[in-house]
Amino acid sequence: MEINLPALDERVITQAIITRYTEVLLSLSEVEVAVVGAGPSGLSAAYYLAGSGIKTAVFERRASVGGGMWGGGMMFNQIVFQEPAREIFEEVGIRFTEFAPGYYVADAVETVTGLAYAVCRKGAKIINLVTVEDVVLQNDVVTGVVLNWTAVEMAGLHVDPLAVRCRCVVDATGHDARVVRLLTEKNGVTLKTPGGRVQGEKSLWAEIGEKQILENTAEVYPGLYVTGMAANAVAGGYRMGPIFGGMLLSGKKVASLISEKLRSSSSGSPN
Ligand code: 48F
Repeated sequence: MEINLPALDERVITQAIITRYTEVLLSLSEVEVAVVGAGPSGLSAAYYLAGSGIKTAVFERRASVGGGMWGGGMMFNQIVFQEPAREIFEEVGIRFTEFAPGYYVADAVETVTGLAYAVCRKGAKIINLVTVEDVVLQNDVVTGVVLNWTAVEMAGLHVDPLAVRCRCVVDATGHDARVVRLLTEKNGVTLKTPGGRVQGEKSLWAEIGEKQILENTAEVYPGLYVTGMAANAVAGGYRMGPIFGGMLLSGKKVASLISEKLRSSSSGSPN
């Protein structure tokens, strides 16, 4: 087989990258929802938010999306989930098998790539290699996120960040609950959750951890929501170990809470 490659101009390649990237970033200077972290809960949240027609951006500090999903459990790259999460896999089109009654298992690489592709196709934008290093806080409401290149953070460079305005921020940063910690540590504010501060996660208890993750998925401060492991870290819930149904369902729940809030605020009813 003979393939004839056309002549190439390096300048055009450079121009295409810079022009298109800048267009995308400019379009995200104001969004309805900024999701921080592209692990299972953040990707699921973005999938359902964008699916409801909500302008959504996901900011991920690493080069790769997927968070803790790639490694399955202890690098055995299989994703286990339970019954209520099955419909998410079916909807997104990720293949799985039933291992035992009520326990399902899917390939981790297919799960991450399938979910990330579905998020993009729903219309959410994922920006990787940027770290959310702060929030915008105005009149006791979180109204945006503050971004810098992850490389700037890693190199310890003194470079000021940029801010993105939004109506809601979702902390999907996992065990660290980074965004909520930033808010409370910098501003000394009290959260709506019991204790008013980040409690830190408890040890492993899969069943209770999974239940708590859904209960703890909530707005924890005006404009700031938590999903995934961040929700249990904030409320002091158990970790659940290598089961991912709760993460995906938590993303779905936070999307539904935010959709309701945005709908009620645009219709003028109190929230
Ligand atoms: O850790 P992560 O996968 O969080 P999750 O969605 O899921 C937890 C599970 O993976 C697993 C578990 C269940 O079995 O307990 O650990 O709650 O994904 C969090 C993502 O957030 C990114 C981080 O790189 C990862 O991809 N992240 C963390 N801090 C920041 C961030 C930040 N400041 N700015 C941007 N992204």
